[in-house]
Amino acid sequence: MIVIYSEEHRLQSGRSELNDGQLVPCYEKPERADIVRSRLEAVGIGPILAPEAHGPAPLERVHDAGYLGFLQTAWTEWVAEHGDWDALPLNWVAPGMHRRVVPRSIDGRLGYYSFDAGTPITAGTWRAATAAADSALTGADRLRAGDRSAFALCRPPGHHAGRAFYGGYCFLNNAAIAAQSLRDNGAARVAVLDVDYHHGNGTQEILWERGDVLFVSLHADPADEFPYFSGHADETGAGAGEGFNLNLPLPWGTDWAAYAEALAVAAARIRAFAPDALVVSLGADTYGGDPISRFRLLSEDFLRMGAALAGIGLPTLFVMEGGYAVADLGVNVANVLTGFENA
Ligand code: SP5
Ligand code: ZN
Repeated sequence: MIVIYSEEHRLQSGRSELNDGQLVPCYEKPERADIVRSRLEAVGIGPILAPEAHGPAPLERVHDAGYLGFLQTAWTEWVAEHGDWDALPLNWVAPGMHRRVVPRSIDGRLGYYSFDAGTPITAGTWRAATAAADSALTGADRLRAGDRSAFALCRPPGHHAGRAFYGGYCFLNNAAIAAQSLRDNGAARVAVLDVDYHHGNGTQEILWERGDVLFVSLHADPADEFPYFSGHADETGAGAGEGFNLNLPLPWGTDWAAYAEALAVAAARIRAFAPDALVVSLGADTYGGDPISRFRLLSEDFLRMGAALAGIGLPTLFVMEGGYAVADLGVNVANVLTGFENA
């Protein structure tokens, strides 16, 4: 399986995120991609190739032009105002307030285009995020060229980023960008399956009214877990997208037995949709050892997950999302890919 990886991921290296009332070191850090890459090399998954630049057009197919412009200049504007320190938002809109006027202030626009204080914008954020999107797009190109599978080792991740917002360590929605690219290059239908521990609220928002791109997500119940305001079972899509969004929220403490049952439901829905390709938003934060998550998957369960994903029987692009137990992240991600390849 070809792996697409860019060294530019290092350019996203935030100092801190707001967590449990404190500024703590970012969980989403460069070591994550490094350990995945070295484990793939150790077990012989590859070759590992650099992404090809795809330019702005595929990003504009998914994201709002004003948002993309904001992301490109946010760091420069922030430094001019506050100096050389990570940019974090402090204010958001609440019901009864207005977002009709985009703020002139950089602080106002950070809040306007985000939904959390865990996602610092740094000097290299735009370059790292575009390299990750290019990795996903290059992976989509591989499927189009006939590969059975590919792995885009994206960092920063993408599934929390919406058409016009960032958050949850995500800026550009790599999975949605890849799915749209597959559609734009001949696929009639594409499914996105999100197995990250957190609901892929950004992907859901982007695909909400789409009947041609199915979104299915297994995640911790948003009643208990980030992102809190998205991911309930009754969110099924709207307009042409009604019935093409399937959320399978699961309780804290979910182990492989319960997870596998939900994964079988997801797989059946995807097969019924009969897509031309599958994009898997692959987070390994369902692991029992994850420091910010509360599922209980074991490292060997990720082999089973890979086999179950292979059973769907579609050309499959894996796109890296979350997973913060860094020491075990390489093994867990490689296990999914190995389980898929050996199925
Ligand atoms: C891509 C991805 O997995 N994004 C996840 C973003 C989660 N951000 C909120 C984390 C809050 C964790 N708080 C619990 C810490 C344990 N005390
Ligand atoms: Zn996650």
